[in-house]
Amino acid sequence: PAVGGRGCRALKAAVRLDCMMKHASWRGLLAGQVAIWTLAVGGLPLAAGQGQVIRFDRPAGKWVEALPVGNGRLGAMVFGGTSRERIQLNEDSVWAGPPVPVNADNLGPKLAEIRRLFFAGRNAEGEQRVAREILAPRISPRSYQTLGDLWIEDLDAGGGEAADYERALDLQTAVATTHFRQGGATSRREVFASAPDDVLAVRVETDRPDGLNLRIRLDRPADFATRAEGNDLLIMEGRAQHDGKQLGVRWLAALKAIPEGGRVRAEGNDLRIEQARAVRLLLTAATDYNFDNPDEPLTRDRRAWCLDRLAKTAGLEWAELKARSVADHRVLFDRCVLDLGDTAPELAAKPTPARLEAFRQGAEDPDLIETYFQYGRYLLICSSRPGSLPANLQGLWNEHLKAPWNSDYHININLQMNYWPAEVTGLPELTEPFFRLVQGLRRKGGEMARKLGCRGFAASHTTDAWQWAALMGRPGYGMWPFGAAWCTAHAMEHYRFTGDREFLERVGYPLLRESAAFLLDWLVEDPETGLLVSGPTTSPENSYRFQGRRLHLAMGNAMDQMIIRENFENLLEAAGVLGVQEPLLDEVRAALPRLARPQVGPDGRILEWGHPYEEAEPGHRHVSHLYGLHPGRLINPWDEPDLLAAARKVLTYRLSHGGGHTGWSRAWIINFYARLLDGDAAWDNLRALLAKSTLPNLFDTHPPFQIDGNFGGCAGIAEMLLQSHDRRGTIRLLPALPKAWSRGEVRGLRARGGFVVDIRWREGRLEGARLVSLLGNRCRVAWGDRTGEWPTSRGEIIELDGRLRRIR
Ligand code: FUC
Repeated sequence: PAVGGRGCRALKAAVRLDCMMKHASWRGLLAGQVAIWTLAVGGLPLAAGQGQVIRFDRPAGKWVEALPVGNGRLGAMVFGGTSRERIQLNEDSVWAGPPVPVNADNLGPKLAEIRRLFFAGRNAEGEQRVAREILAPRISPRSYQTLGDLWIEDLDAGGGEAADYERALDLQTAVATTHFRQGGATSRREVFASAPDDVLAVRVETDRPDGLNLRIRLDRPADFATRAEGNDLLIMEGRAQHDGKQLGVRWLAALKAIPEGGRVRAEGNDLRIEQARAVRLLLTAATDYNFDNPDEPLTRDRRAWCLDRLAKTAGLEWAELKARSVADHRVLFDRCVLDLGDTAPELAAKPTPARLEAFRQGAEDPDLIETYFQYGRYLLICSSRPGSLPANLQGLWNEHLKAPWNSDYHININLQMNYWPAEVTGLPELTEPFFRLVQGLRRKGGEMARKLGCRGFAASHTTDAWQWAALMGRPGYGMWPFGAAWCTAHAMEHYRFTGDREFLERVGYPLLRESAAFLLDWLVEDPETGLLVSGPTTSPENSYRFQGRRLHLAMGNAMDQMIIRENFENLLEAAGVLGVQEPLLDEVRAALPRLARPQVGPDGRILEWGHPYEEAEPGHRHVSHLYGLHPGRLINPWDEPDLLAAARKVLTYRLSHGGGHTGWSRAWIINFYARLLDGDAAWDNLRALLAKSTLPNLFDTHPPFQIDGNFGGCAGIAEMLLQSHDRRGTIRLLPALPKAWSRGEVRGLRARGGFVVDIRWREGRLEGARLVSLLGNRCRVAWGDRTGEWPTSRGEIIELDGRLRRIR
């Protein structure tokens, strides 16, 4: 597999330029930005990195050893079996269906009574009434499901041992390869999911004199029928469901086999390939899922749609199909490069699981960290493209009919974390599915808000493809109408990074506004302090001890208060940018100074709940009361330092009680320490993420597999190298550089204000930086105590030396 080397630079630059030209009209890229990208990274030599391949020396024995490919919508896990290959398939809209939870009408008066109970200190009674009177019953299961499996059986394999086996995923090309010798012949397979051609493409090749003798099969654990059509086509179709209930999405997958030499024929419900030198298998799928309104399924002819797609790609030579896919992927992937130094050659030559094991034992492996970083970007490119559904709890990859947590969209941390790396690592357009989902939540989230007696829209701790918003299940997770409000913060951040005013006007402002409308009505005056508080809510999903009981709900929880303040401030900022004036903004201005602020408890920690309750689980995986430190900015060392020390204490306390035990929780902690400017603590937690919460194929594990930690870990690495969240938008170079990363280089990170940033360092000291201004904003840069500030014009390059002096 291709490993980037210095010799490849010219080629890489040429490919990139070529991609830029082909994709100059890419949705989501700002006008003129494409050319500037070329300036920003195209003109520079890329750092050599061996950190871009995940490698195995044997077939996958289990699913978490298989290698993921995806084009946003279609995904596959490649096992690399020798005589029998399994390629597990996904299509992102294969969901078992409604019904979804719905709240009862007219909850406002009940809520008011319950609030009075909490204000009177009758928390247990209040919580019971929430469970009985407010929350809708949970309806389960209603899961994202596997599309099925593609099996490729070698009928001539003869069971002999395979030699020279290698299986690899090249993150830069997004091609998974399997290579081995068996019975004197060499076999080679390539698998990729092409975004431009919207097919999953597989090619099997042999140098065996009498060619390939294969059986090709499509199946699924349940609820499907497969038939062969003509000589070369398999059609598999069905409806996602659970035991004839939760009837959901209707789906159809089509596979076309194209032998090179030899022939293909149908045999029962399978295809047979005979005497072929190679065979290409093209697979696509269509469903009746309607992202714009899941309650009204699409009526398109799924078979015709798939056959049309296959007809369009069947004529392409393999090399061309692959080149188109690779070029498209690299437009995104090559935007950012990380080099943390070289791994010892003996270690670098080992398969990924062995390297992971060595890392666990304390080995230094900078390439592995680079791979982990780039894998986060890779997985986002593969699971979230404009037009696809958002990356779910497993991204796109799921072999179950009933997945853990239904592989849904948890919005009390998990979905948000999936998108943390998007802006800062140069993948802003991949947020489109996220925002489309949040926009979709306005329908049912508006109905829910009305039932609570509020304007605007809100959503609870989780949702799924059916875009429901109900408060449901148990108080400990379900009583939390802040999921959507948190998501609206991403809209403001997207604007800060990209300057995309059209987005802010069309998507961002309406989301912020409708969320603010809800929050204004949701807030209630605390009779004791006269301040505005949220509640009763859970502080996701922790509990406290109260009069001998374990309770979850309280008033004025720190996270709610911080999300509200942030939403209000964001709305005012957005209104300022767009020149909007409307009465709702006056309400927000009036409410802001009355909002209760997070408090510090007697032991110096930020209080999680409005009162100093004792946590029932002091090492809890959520660290919700640090929302303002990360992803928010309400606690930061420069212009909001008040709670900084109290935030650090929260972390130390959590960690000393076993915190960070799930992958995503550990990933969040990396980001927290980066924001506390503590590079060494961030690095300790990054090490722990790889050592304790990473599976053989580098998927994150909760356990079980859950992808958020991959994304949170990737974002955390970026956060250690670059931050730009203070109120002046200062671009801080290497704010949390650990001692362990004494030298390195990163290119193509993005800062708020629209800057592409390259940084080089040696012996822990800045050696130079290069910033490209995409939007022509003022450029304020800091490294340690030094700062510099320059006006810029669009496309201007600012080159700095190690003392932040401008050298160009
Ligand atoms: C949140 C977490 C759980 C899990 C679930 C999918 O609710 O508390 O740990 O990650 O999402």
